[in-house]
Amino acid sequence: MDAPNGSQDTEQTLDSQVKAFFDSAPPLQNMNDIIQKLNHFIQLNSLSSENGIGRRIVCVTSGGTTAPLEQRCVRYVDNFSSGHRGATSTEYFLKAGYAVIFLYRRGSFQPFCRSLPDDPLLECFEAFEGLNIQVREAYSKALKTAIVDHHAAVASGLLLKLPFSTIFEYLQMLQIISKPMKDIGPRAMFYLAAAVSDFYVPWKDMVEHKIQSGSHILDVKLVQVPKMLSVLRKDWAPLAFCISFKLETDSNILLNKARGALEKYNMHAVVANELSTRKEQVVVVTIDDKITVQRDKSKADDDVENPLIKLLSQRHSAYIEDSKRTR
Ligand code: PAZ
Repeated sequence: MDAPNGSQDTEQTLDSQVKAFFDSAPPLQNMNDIIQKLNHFIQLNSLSSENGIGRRIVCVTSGGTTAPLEQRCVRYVDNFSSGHRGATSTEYFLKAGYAVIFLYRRGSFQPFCRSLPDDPLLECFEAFEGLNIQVREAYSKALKTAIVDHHAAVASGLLLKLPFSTIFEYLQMLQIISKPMKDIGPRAMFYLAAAVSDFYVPWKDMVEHKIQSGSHILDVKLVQVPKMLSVLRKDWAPLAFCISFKLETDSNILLNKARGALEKYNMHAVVANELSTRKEQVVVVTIDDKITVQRDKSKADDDVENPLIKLLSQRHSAYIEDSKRTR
């Protein structure tokens, strides 16, 4: 028998890594509830539309995943991400007419809360004569806008928020979301802004109880998280428009790394950003373009996500049109 060629070999390795990851992951607590909410959300947004073919739906991922070190987790390895990118992008996607599945890290930034202080509950309100609680004048407008806009998006079925903490929850939820998204073909978009763990401790190799601090060296073996972007593109939702992000701290390697990810995972675009300038500028890398997108500095409250989502929404429309022609 011939030896398998390199790419078949790699695929088999990836498939077995993916299987091992999901087989060992602790099952999601509320899986049936999530599936029910998702199916309802996608059905609702597939009926209603301006053009009769259903609304475009984007899954925005946001915040960092944790990789637990203990099953009854006290300590974990975290990934940097405040969730600002995902939350702000969600608002602009809603403005652009999308329905948004917001898959976010518990406790990270939320859509419509940008103008509020860090601790809104304690800072936006003041107490008079003991029990009479009122909104502080300075936050009155921002708070009202946040509550009204958030309520309108959720109540009209345009925003579905699903929280995660661990890499196990995140990848299981992404897979669950992909299933109904696959059925809507090119109308679906994945906008993967979450910072996802590269390494994790498989559940079966993890100690159950809190690691004791007896020795000077913490000896924990982390293994690579399977490259799920390939699986998402190839199997989970092959017709969806897929945008991933690349974060680097060294601007000299950023664009090459983004280009590498574009090709390796067959993304439609990779948004390249550098840690210190990520709120000012990003570069959208596609197969034939590198487009620099900047925040409009002449407007105090403009965000880089404003022109970014406009650009991606246009590209997505062109992709949908293209898919109709080639069908
Ligand atoms: O969440 P945030 O606004 O603080 O930062 C956003 C970001 C830098 C995490 C995001 O733009 C990004 O690049 N995500 C992918 C990170 C990665 O390369 O894995």
